[in-house]
Amino acid sequence: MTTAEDDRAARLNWPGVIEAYRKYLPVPKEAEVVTLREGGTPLYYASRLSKLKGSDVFLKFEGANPTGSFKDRGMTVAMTMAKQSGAKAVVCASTGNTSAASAAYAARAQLRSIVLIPSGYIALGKLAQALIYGAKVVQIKGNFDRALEIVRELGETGLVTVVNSINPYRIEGQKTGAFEIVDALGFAPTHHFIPVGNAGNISAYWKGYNEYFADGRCSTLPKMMGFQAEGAAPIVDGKIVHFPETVATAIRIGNPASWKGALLAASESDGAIGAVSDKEILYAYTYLAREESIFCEPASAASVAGLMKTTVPLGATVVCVLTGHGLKDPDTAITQIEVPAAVEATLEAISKEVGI
Ligand code: AN7
Repeated sequence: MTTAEDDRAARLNWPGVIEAYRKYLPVPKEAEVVTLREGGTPLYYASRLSKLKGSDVFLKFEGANPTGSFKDRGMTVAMTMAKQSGAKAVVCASTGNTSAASAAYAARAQLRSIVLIPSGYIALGKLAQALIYGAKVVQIKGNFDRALEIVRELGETGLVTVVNSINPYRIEGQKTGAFEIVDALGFAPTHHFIPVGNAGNISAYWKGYNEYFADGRCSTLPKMMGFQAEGAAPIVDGKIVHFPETVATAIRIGNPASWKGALLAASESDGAIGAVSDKEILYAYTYLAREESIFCEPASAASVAGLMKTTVPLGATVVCVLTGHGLKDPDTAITQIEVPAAVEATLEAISKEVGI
């Protein structure tokens, strides 16, 4: 995409990230692309947040992907390569979104998908997705970190292909988020805020920005600002968290696979990895819905919660990635706000209830 006309054509008929960014991806020409036309997600200007921070704040809404999270970007590449290599089955450990994406893309590729999830700690929408797309869902009596250990062992048997972000093709796909941001702004932001769980995505974005920089597509690089949940902040604490806890179940991870990648992104970019409390996450979560009309899931709001407590220079250009859709986790939404009791079905009762 080099001209405005090409950009327009791409927007009108977005082909998915492999076709859009083929030049930057290790997908062979002859490979049959497994895609649900992921990516091409909106970058919203957040007017109220911008005013609050005295800078230009943009929100990259990854909830607009086909399965409702950023995982689709990585899964299209991982599944295309798995299919290409003749794999028959894929496996992942997941706090929910990876399982939904794996199940959907495996269905498209007609591969068997096996997902290991921590019993009782996965948002309802994600469980529904994994089930309905036809994955073999195994709820384990253990957390995500344990599930990933087992998945690594399953991968070593050579019988299944691991589609967690330890699969480098996942990172390749996810770096396209950075490309889209630069394409939309025409330059790189000064600050990039992002939630951190297993730390694949922050590593992927940093890779993406660097590749665009090397290719002359942008002349600066952003500071990478990653945020973990306080009760699941191993990178901030500098040690494995054996019993991670947070309302943001997507990032309830105590031993991130891409720990080093996250540290590298933060240090090379002169950024930081910080922590936000559940209270701060939920404040940002509700704020985003009410002030910016974006319903994201709690883990996603960690990026904005991080921005809210960080001083950025006046005039900065800030991008916060909102990694997943709010409908993934309806339970958290309705526990935040008191669900109203039923009233009599009369004009009088309803007028009284709404105060008009
Ligand atoms: C909404 O689905 O780890 O730091 O198994 O679902 O790249 O792990 C999800 C992670 C942020 C953190 N926001 O990204 C999984 C899983 C949402 C997420 C993250 C996740 P990484």
